[in-house]
Formats: sequence, C-alpha cells, structure tokens
Amino acid sequence: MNNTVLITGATSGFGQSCARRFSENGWNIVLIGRRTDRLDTLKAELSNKSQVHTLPLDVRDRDSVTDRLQSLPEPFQNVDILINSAGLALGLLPAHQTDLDDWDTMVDTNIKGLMYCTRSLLPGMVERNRGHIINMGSVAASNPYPGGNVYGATKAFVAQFSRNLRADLLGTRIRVTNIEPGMAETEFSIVRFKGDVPKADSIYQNTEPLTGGDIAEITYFVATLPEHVNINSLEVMPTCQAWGPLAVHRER
Ligand code: NDP
Ligand code: 8X3
Repeated sequence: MNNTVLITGATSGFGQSCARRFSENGWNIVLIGRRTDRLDTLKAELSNKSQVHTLPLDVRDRDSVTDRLQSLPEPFQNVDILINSAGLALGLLPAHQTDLDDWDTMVDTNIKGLMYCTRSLLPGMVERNRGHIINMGSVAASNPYPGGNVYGATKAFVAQFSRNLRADLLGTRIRVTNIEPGMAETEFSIVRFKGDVPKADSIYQNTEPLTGGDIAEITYFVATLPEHVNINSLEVMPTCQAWGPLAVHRER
C-alpha cells in the first residue's frame, strides 16, 4: 500500500510544488484548495504517477473540514502526512490603518484553518501510531517587520502550536515539523497586494528568492527521514536575504 499525503494550499506555491515532489515517488495525494479548476488540472498532471483525490475546500469552514477529512475515500483514508500550507498575508499597512477584515481572514486561515485540519486528522494518526504534521510557518514568526503585524503573529502561533503538539504527542511515533521560509516567489505577494502584480513583482526584483521547488525539496527531506528523527523547526532563507540593524527613530 502506498503512503498518503494530504496537502492544503495545493493549488499554488509551496503546496503545489509539494504535490509534484511527493507524486514523483508515487505517494497517494489528497489535494485541497478552493480553486477547483486548478485542483483538476493538477490531478490530471499527477495522475500518471500517483493516485490523486481532490477536495475543493475552504479550510476556514470548520464543519466541512471536519466532515470531509474524516470521511476520505479509500485508498486515501489513512493519511501519513498532513502538509498545512494553506495560508496568506493580506496587506502591509501599519496596525492603525489596516483593514480589520484582513486580520480576520489571516487569523481564520493561518490559525483556525490549520487547527481544523490538524485536529481532524490527528486522532487517526494516534490510533495508527503513525503520522507527520508539517506546518508552513515563516521567518515572520520571530522577525518583526513594519506591516507584519497580524501575519507574523499568526505564524508565531504556528511555531508554538507545532512545539506544543510535540509535547502532547510524546510517546507516540507521530512527528511535527514547522518549516519557516523567508522570501519565496509564489503567488504569496500577489495575494498580499490583492492582485497588484507589478507591486508583487517588485518584491523579487533583482533578487534570487526561494522557489516552491526549494521548499518542496526541504519538505520531502524532512518527511522521509527515519521515523525516529523529528526536525522540530527548519528556518530557510534565500542567500540574498539576511537581517538588518534594528530601526531607531531619531528626532530632528
Ligand atoms: P500561494 O499564495 O502561492 O499559495 C497559497 C495557497 O493557500 C493556495 O493554494 C490557496 O488556494 C491556499 N489557500 C488560501 N486560503 C485558503 C482557504 N481559505 N482555504 C483553502 N486554501 C486556501 O502562497 P505560498 O505557497 O507562498 O504560501 C504557502 C504557505 O507558506 C502560507 O501559509 C504562507 O504564509 C507561507 N509562507 C510563504 C512564504 C513566501 O514568501 N511565499 C514565506 C514563508 C511562509 P486557493 O486560493 O485555491 O484556496
Ligand atoms: C512570508 C515571508 O517575510 O514576507 O512569510 O513575511 S515574509
């Protein structure tokens, strides 16, 4: 029987690249995202290497997530790896100017959606004493920046939630990993800037950012280490990115 990986955010970016990477090795794959056309296209692409099940789903919908993830068809029922990649940043405005709806959307997706998916699949993993939760955190969890306000805070949640899961799961063979990427060129910035492609492109101009393929390779590595090896967190940046000095405001 093949191993099964369930990937949220599979219609773009890291999730889509992970689907391709796991498919290369014949894994059964469950693809989750809201854009049905993209799920169908990816399924068609991967179907010669993998058995693929598509699940058009909004991870913010607690009842649907619970219902659909707990009633997966054969041969996808026993999920070995959950990759929680669905997530987003919205805007870069300072906290006092931001749209409260954007904050809600980030909390509902990056925190609550990730919680719902994890909670739906964990009991089966514990019962089988086998599984791996891989969360897409971010360097934004521990590196504050102007306009990062709630986005970074949601990723700080992901970091602590990942560690706390490890504490709860001690004594089982279930692994938990938080992958924390820096700048990566996906649709992330197009979403952040609400469809303003030139603005999104300017973020990556004259740089060599991480790609979805880079993160998929790292995810596959983490997932296929021997079962007794748990990477707790893995922070990765493109070589062209590093930290700057702390900002100091000076009165004139
Ligand atoms: P993309 O925008 O390329 O992909 C985001 C994915 O999330 C899409 O497949 C989208 O699918 C899905 N998604 C968003 N909202 C929902 C929802 N409510 N329900 C279901 N699926 C949803 O971005 P990335 O691949 O770059 O981002 C993946 C993760 O990595 C995110 O959590 C992001 O915060 C994190 N990250 C990204 C970095 C970067 O620089 N790119 C760096 C560090 C972390 P659809 O719209 O079809 O629903
Ligand atoms: C995405 C990386 O630096 O834009 O999580 O927040 S950053």
